[in-house]
Amino acid sequence: MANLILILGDQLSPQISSLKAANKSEDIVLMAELRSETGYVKHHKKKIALLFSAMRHFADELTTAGWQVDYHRFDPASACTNFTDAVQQAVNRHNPGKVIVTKPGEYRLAEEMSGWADVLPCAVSLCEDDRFFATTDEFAAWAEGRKQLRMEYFYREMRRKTGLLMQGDEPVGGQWNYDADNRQPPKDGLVIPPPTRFTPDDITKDVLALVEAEFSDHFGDLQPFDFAVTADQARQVLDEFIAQRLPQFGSYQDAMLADEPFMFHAHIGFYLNCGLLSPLEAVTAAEHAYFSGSAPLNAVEGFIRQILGWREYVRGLYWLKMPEYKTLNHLNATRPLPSFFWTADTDMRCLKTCVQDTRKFAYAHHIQRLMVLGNFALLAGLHPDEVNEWYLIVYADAYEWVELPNVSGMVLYADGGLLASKPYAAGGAYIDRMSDYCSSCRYKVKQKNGPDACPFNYLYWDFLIRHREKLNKNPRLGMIYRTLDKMGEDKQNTIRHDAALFLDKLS
Ligand code: FAD
Ligand code: DLZ
Ligand code: SF4
Repeated sequence: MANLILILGDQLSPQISSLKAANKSEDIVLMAELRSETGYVKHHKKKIALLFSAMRHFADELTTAGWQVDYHRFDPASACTNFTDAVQQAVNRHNPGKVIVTKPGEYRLAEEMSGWADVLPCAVSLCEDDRFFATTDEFAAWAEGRKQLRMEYFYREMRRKTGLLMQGDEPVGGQWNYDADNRQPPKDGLVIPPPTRFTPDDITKDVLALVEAEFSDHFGDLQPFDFAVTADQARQVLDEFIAQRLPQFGSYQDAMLADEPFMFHAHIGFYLNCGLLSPLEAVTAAEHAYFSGSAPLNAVEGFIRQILGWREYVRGLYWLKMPEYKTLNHLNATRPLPSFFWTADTDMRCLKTCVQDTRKFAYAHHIQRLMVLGNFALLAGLHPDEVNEWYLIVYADAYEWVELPNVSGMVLYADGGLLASKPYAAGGAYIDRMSDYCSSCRYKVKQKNGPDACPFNYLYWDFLIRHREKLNKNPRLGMIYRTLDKMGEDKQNTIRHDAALFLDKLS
């Protein structure tokens, strides 16, 4: 009897486990553009366009390869609004023996699918998503009994498991981590190769017209749209990164320039996360670049760590800790998200630039997300629910399994230090050192207090004062609290006063 194979919008890999479990000669592949998925948050227009175009291209590739594909195009009036509707209706049409699907990336869908066995007249078979280096069970076994779940130790396990950048039992070069070499500020005259861009074909043009018509009230610029939408194109993005930008990726990984939104980053998160590119392909291409002498070890190790370390680690943490993780708010942050996160209407040039980049490209690189936008959200005490929703909406690579641990764990310290050994908090000096934002900002980065002072300066100390009880026992913050204590009461009152004035105006 034929089976029904459901493929989700972030499962666009010909090697996906559900297809490996299928029989091309009789099974039917189901794909659906759905209101539930475009609407569970109001995604950036470019993200919807990327997913719909990539899904349509993938469906065509499957058809060409001999699969029978039942594809539901987006229709706002359709009674088929979510995956349960789509599967129920397809079961009625095809009467399959089984529904087969690779486990979804997000908890909310795993919950939805767990009810299918009761409502469908046939069996449901969930396959592991084997596109990751570690299974969720492997991560749980690693985490078992550990008080702290540091990415670095998990990453070393992954290096040993895969043999990537290993010489026997030892890391290539003698060190596991070359992060200390990867913090160079941007220097004058840097030549940064432009990102790989693609002209929309007819399928993408149709999708762009649909997104313009149906999602015009969503955040973000739809045009110009130049994402890769097929696996071949995504591979081209990876190849050009490896050849042109990887050699400098490490050194300038944390650097920010107002006119260079893409820096030396890879711009592949969009494609890794929807399945057009495999993480194994990405890390082996980087490793090959090191062994063939075309990229230095600090760059290659740094890049591999992001994918083999961070990406795997946040996924493991997500599945280990959901659904509680989503409710955590260790610092009791309550402030609503300021409107400039949408409008970019702020005099703080760093924030303005990062929001503008985000709106234009559905992309900002890691340090913009972490040390500008995230740092502000942390220092200003923005509520985790609002911050999480924003990050899930605005980036075309955002899926809850990767977004939530980065936001609640890395940025907001909402998990109380499960992910990060201390909050990633910084004053204006950090942003000034790592970017060119401050030189033409209305605020003065070197000024600590008063109406012209950089708000990050007093917000930083105010944050430490406000959360003293929860943070001052952290050994990594001991020196900072000693510096704060040396400031004396008057100075601390001035800080609190400036911060209160600023924060009051925010809301
Ligand atoms: P590069 O800098 O070139 O890195 C290469 C790859 O490494 C990325 O494509 C990504 O797959 C992986 N990677 C790097 N850092 C991380 C990380 N911290 N966690 C997981 N994977 C990582 N990444 C997402 O894929 N989706 C998200 O929704 C997302 N939200 C984030 C929210 C915040 C607050 C922060 C601080 C980070 C977030 N990241 C997210 C991680 C990271 O910023 C992006 O993966 C990266 O900017 C994507 O651009 P790139 O492909 O050019 O990455
Ligand atoms: C993100 C997204 C969007 C916008 N639309 C669809 C869609 O219409 N159909 C679909 O199958 N998937 C879509 N996706 C991706 C899913 O939201 C994603 O598969 C889940 O969040 C699981 O990670
Ligand atoms: Fe941002 Fe402060 Fe620099 Fe202005 S001075 S760009 S607010 S860090």
